[in-house]
Amino acid sequence: MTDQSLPEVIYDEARVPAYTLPDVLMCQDGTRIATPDQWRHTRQPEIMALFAEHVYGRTPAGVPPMRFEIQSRDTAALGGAATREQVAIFFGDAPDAPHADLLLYLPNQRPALVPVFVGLNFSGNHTIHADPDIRISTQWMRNDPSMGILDNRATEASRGAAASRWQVERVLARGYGLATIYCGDFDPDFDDGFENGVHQLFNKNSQTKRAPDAWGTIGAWAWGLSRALDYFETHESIDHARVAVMGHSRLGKAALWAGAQDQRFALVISNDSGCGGAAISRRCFGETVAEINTRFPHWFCENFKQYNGRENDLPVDQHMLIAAIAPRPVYVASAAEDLWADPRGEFLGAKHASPAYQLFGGEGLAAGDMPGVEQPIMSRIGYHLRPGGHDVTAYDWERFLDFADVHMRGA
Ligand code: GTR
Repeated sequence: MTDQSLPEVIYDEARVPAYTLPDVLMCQDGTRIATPDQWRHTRQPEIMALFAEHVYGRTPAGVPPMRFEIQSRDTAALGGAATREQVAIFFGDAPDAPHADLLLYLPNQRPALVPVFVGLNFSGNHTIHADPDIRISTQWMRNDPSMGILDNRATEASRGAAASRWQVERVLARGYGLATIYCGDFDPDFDDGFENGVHQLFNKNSQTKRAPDAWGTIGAWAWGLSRALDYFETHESIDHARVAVMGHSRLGKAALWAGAQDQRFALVISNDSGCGGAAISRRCFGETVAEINTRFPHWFCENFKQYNGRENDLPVDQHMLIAAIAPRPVYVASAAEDLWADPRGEFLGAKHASPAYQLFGGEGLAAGDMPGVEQPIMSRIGYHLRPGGHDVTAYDWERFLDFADVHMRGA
């Protein structure tokens, strides 16, 4: 997992270096933030600009003209429990314009408007459930024979291969819709010079050299999550004011960045998002900035590479990304054996975002110390640690649903 040219990975709490986190409520010019108004108008935008410039790259302004094409609609899916829609979202008018395939399940027993979870998937919509009517993605994807991905393409064997990570029936039974898009529809997960995916929509007149603050792949994924929300706004059965964005791992980083940038997301969930997600970078525990930039040079902006081995010089740390979501509810999930993602660092990212939430009169993360396994915290910043490794499990989903019940449905 690690690069030989990089320093040894720290998995021992005693070896975490001493660090000081940037103060969430202190502006770059030394002004102290004391009111929700100052937060909204001054500090939150400043934090967002810092993340854009130094970490994820700037998301280009404007959205190309979009067209939504309903490709299938089945009101008797999953044995009659659900309505399944497959919708192609086209960007721009060019004949070769990129498009993204959205898969949506809505529970058939539902109120007029139903809240929805949306998340990107790693290997195609057809992997989230064995439902034979989900179209198999024909896009490039990372090889994974265990998932039925061969020669960078999905095969029939990949149907339902990620079903345990999505818990479709449980989400529906608890009264939520579920939508997903393959992340590679927005940008394939390899270092390709940003020639493809949605970057090309904005590259038309650009120079060959990439600007140091140009967006990377995580930026494109986050942008894509907002486009799903654009679709929900047109949907007669979706409560677009109650959309939860969820992501695991690299897609959890994208979910946080999407949730921070797009205030229309009512609730944000990070699952095992680790470095560049919920975990504090300055801890250098597990995956570091140098590790992630070396192995995934396309995920973040070029500027982020200046901080390889220099985490203390970052003008931000990841608690500020979570704070940027305030006052909307945000949930951070960790797995005890997922040390590469630094569970304690993820907890601290959530905890140290609290001052922003407290400005709004809330409690932030209602925990002094890191809780033990299976002791979920359901305050406005929520958190849990579950036993086991890097994954999304039934336990994780039940807690996301509990959290959504509390914060989106007033349970
Ligand atoms: C790892 C990467 C992590 C995380 C993970 C995943 O290889 O180092 O940052 O994103 O992949 O996405 O599963």
